[in-house]
Amino acid sequence: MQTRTECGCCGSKDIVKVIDLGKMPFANSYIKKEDLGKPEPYYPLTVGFCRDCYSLQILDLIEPSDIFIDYAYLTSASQPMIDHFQKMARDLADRFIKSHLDLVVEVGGNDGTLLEAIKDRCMILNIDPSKKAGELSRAKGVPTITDFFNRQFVESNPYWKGKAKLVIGNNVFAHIPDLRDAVQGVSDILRDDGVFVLENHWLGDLIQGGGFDQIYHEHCFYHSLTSLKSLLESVGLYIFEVEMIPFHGESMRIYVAKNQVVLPMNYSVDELLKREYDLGLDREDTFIRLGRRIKQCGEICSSLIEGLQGRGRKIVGYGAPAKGNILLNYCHLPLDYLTDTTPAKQGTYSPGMHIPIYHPDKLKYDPPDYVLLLAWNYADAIIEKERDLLDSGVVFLTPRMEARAV
Ligand code: DWN
Repeated sequence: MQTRTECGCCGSKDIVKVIDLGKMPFANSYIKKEDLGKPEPYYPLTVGFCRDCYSLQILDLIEPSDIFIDYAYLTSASQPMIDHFQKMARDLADRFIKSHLDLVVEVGGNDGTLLEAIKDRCMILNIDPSKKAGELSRAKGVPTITDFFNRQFVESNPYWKGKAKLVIGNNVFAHIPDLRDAVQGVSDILRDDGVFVLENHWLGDLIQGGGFDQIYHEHCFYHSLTSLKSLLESVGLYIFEVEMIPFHGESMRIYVAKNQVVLPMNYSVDELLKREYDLGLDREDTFIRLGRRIKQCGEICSSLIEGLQGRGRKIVGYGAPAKGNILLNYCHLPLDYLTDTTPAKQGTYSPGMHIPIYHPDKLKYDPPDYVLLLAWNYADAIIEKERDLLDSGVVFLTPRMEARAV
């Protein structure tokens, strides 16, 4: 554990703590039955605001190799995720890939789900540190280098310099502690006419009620376009377009280029920057107030679940996502069990609360009274899939913070 004393985007030392979730276990470190009795590391989980570039970031930095080499998360565990990223791959290839010889590099491509969709259209490469995901990626026919992506990686693999027509990074450029070094690495591998597309949860969604459960150690940054714009421009990249995507609450898909002449900036960039200004994403007090609201929402959630369980109601969690473990530990929710479609999570126990995780079939033979939608970002697909459970009278609860001033 290392405490950040300067901003990971601009290097400023004028960084102030604005949110404190107390001590938490790693959100993606599921416990095997035989390890339940062993000590489990808990770490402070605090968030700081940079008064110079307005970046919001974790202050308690974990060594990435402690999290991402044996990483439980798989893109292919969720069908909505598979559909989303394979459509993204096809859309980006349609727009930016002109030849079979064009190279598409995905940074943090996990198990190859996205690149598999375009492997017959162009050259592809997945760079991801997770051993398990790398094996699954190669099994899909996606060439994969199991390593962390940063400037050092490019220096050690000079062949890739200036070769990529398209670099993609989804939910990964929030996970890299030295973000400046990583985006410099992207600039190094991009062709001069290349495009870098990154998709990430949008900080504005967090402010508007998008769930504080997305604050955890592997999320080093909580991005706004405002803070990312100054970082990217500092390494000679510029944002020419941004799309808002209803995924993980609300995400932004940012289109970045090297050469100002090739792709002129469009109105979407100014539009989002204005939306962020109106939300106060460049002001410290916005996040101080968010910290207070998180505390209030945590208390409300705890008392609701405690009251239901006090009346003998069985409450289970749907999905065992990383974010779910933050909610369960922060609000201290001893649910009866969790279900998850990820085979590697079934039969394990949730970090911290040690709640057993089963295959979703458990809901049929051991039905609950209430289901807490821990994977709330897939609510529509889940409600559709579990229509019978709903019709049988089971009540689904969604843990979303209501946006209100405090
Ligand atoms: O940034 C990250 C996000 C994008 O993904 C990573 N740091 C880690 C991960 O976070 P997460 O674990 O919160 O991601 P998901 O995709 O929201 O996790 C959903 C979980 O729910 C998965 O374990 C699969 C499971 N699931 C399920 O059990 N039944 C999902 C669906 C759709 C279902 O029907």
